[in-house]
Amino acid sequence: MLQDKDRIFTNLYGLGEKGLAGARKRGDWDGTAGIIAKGRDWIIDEMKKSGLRGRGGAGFPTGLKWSFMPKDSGGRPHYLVVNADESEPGTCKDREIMRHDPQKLIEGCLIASFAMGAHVCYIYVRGEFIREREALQAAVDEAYAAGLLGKNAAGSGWDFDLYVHHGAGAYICGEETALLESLEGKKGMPRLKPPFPANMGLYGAPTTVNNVESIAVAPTILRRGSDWFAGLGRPNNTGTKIFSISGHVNNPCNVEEEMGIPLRELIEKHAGGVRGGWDNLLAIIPGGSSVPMIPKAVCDEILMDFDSLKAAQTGLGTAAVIVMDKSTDLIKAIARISAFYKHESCGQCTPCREGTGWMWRMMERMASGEAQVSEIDMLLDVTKRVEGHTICALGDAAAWPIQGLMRHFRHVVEERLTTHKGASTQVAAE
Ligand code: L3W
Ligand code: SF4
Repeated sequence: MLQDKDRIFTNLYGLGEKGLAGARKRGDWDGTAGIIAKGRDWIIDEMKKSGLRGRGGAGFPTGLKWSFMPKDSGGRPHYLVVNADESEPGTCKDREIMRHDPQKLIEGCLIASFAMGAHVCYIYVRGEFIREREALQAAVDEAYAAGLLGKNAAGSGWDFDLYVHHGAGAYICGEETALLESLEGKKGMPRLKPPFPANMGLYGAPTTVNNVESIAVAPTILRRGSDWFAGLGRPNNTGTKIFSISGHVNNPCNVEEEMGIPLRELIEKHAGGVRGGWDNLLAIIPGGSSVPMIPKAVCDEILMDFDSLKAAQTGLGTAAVIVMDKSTDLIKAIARISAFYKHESCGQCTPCREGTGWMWRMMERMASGEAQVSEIDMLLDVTKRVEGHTICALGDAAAWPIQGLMRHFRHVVEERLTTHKGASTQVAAE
């Protein structure tokens, strides 16, 4: 369990002194110019050594990503773009950083931008996050007034401007290239990769897109040292992580914990346990709606990190832990997730545009008991034709929850289809 001395987000619940003054007392902006004075190579090297892996879902090594930015771009500007389009169902951690610990993010933007040669950064905030955008903008205004942003930001000698951009409320704009399209004023539709944003990103210029949490932890890593961060968690899964715990627990919450904490400990120590006790647990989605669920037997022992969850054929994703007790209609729950992906597909590639609709309709037939047992394999076949055959990961994200359901609870689906209750449980795809 994480000790208080190792906590990065010391104001996650907004209980401390507000504003820049409060943030400074908690250690933000302490020696920022000194960190920058150590130079780009030192910063990127420290980030690599810390082992930090991206906190937005993919877990790509952050220092390595920063190192992809070209050293010489022939006069093209460089950009840092922060992905604050937090929309993955179950995920609500970046929201809390923007509300209560925004100076960590702002300081991180300056340091990361310097390390990548960017004088401009955009923070793209989810459309529905109105209060969060307001809180973040107020914090940015305060930082400008204090000389922490703008010309010679924080006395570092680096000129740096930070803009908060408000999205219009589309899940797909959390995909990094759709986000860039949207930022450029176009429809939020993912681009083919490669080229990756590091070579051709915003306005065709070298760009790095990072999640809010990835950027917000950077100043603390650089102040306390990569060894400290790398000493937390497990090899290849280092540091701390904010987990969003929701569903059938007694105390849904966001909590910062050490990577690799056992799932059961996470839920019992921080979320007051499963409603009705651990034995009442049916299944958990451990990393936001995109990753496959795992049954209780797996939950009993699993560690919450990238590699452990991957080995269990699921993923850490955004570390949004959705707990489902024995009262849950798992088939209906996955049908609801299918409705979400159908609704959020941008529609530009056929397997996703058509497949999400197919998967949703078939899941509805499964939930209502109207489908034939033979359709289970047909549905799995559809998921395989979508997975890996689309421009962005939304197609995979639509396929994986269904695969997880059938991997662990096929018998439940078969039982429903053989008893054929016939009652319609249709979930509207809004
Ligand atoms: C340069 C290369 N850059 C990879 C960069 C790439 C990106 C990062 C990871 O999806 C996942 C998705 C969701 N040269 C590079 C390179 N990069 N190779 O590394 O890339 P990738 O493609 O592995 O992932 P992604 O497209 O960023 C993210 C999953 O996260 N997810 C979360 C969704 C929602 C949220 C939210 O609401 N906040 O994150 C949950 O599982 O399904 O699989 O930057 O450019 N050779
Ligand atoms: Fe759009 Fe879906 Fe294709 Fe992604 S996979 S680009 S969301 S149609």
